[in-house]
Amino acid sequence: MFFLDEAVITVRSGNGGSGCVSFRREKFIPKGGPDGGDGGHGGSVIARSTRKIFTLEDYRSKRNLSAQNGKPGQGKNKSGANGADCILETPVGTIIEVYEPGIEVYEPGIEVYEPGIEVSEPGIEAYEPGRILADLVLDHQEIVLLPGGKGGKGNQHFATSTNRAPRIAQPGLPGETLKLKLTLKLLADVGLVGLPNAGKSTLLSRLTQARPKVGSYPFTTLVPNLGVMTFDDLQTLVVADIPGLVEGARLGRGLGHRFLKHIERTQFLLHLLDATLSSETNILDDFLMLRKEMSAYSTALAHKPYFVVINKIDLADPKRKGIVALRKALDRIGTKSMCISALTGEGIDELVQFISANRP
Ligand SMILES: Nc1nc2c(ncn2[C@@H]2O[C@H](COP(=O)(O)OP(=O)(O)OP(=O)(O)O)[C@@H](O)[C@H]2O)c(=O)[nH]1
Ligand SMILES: [Mg+2]
Repeated sequence: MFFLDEAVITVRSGNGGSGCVSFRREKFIPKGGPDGGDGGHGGSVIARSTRKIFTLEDYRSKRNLSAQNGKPGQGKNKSGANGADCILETPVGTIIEVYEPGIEVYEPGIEVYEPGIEVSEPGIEAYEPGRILADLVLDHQEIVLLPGGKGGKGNQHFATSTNRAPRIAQPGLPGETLKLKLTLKLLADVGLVGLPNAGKSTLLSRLTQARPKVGSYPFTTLVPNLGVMTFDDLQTLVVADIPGLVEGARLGRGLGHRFLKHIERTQFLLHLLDATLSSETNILDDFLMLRKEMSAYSTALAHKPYFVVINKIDLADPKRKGIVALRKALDRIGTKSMCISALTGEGIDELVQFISANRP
């Protein structure tokens, strides 16, 4: 599976259609009044979140997207059609920020303004680089990222007592272009972290219906997996399993680093430790290393509540010196730990109860 969680795209909103200069032509009325219709509004660029997609993969090929221009107004007071909006469908959890501010696309020959008519243009300061325009955390959320240009008014609006046959109409306002950066940060309630091969994916498949790939070698998981836990009261929690973390992850080593952003928005983390891996003395080192990598990555992760799960207890003696020492050290800092076997299911009921009791 390919998993794209960042994309930079260029979008453009539609120009407003121009207002029309036209006069009524009827039998026996040689000089009718003005009847030029208004131009249609340009289409806007709109972000819409959906649970139907889980990655930003669509935007690998769609790098330039435009809304349609509004149609010009016509005689007989007919307004031009509005341009179709450009809808950016994004997975839930997508943050959209300005990458490069907009350039107005004035078409040659279009002059924005007629005396006496208020023209409101979108504030350019809204489009400073880095500014977050949308953080789509719910299904079906819609946010206008870039409004289309307003349609111009037809000459019917400009008749005055002194000028009953105005030959002026308003041009439509131009659309704008904008470079956007889309970043997907998965929205999960619980994050599973640990060294490669610790058993994260095995645990995910124990806790949820998800069936991620499990392998007896490190770096089996290459992209995040999500699963849904359902409790007795039918409430649900989303659990995220990310690729294993290695020492130096904060320096870009391994794969885990690239995916840490996906657990930044979880309610709490389960640190998975492999009871078989560490030598007698120090399973604690693995844990401290993981903590260090996560804290170095972001303060959000450094401060996130966490619990320690010692896995593969079917192959290790829970009374082993290293394990006992680790649990004592964790106790001292008030951190709960438990021993499980994701493979045999030992300790899983207790873990589920524990997660249930700590639900947000
Ligand atoms: N004996 C035993 N083996 C386990 C247990 N949990 C996982 N394993 C095995 O450990 C290996 C790694 O399991 P995974 O679930 O793929 O580990 P992971 O943490 O997801 O690994 P990465 O995706 O590489 O980060 C597999 O061979 C599993 O069968 C356990 O509780 N006991
Ligand atoms: Mg895995």
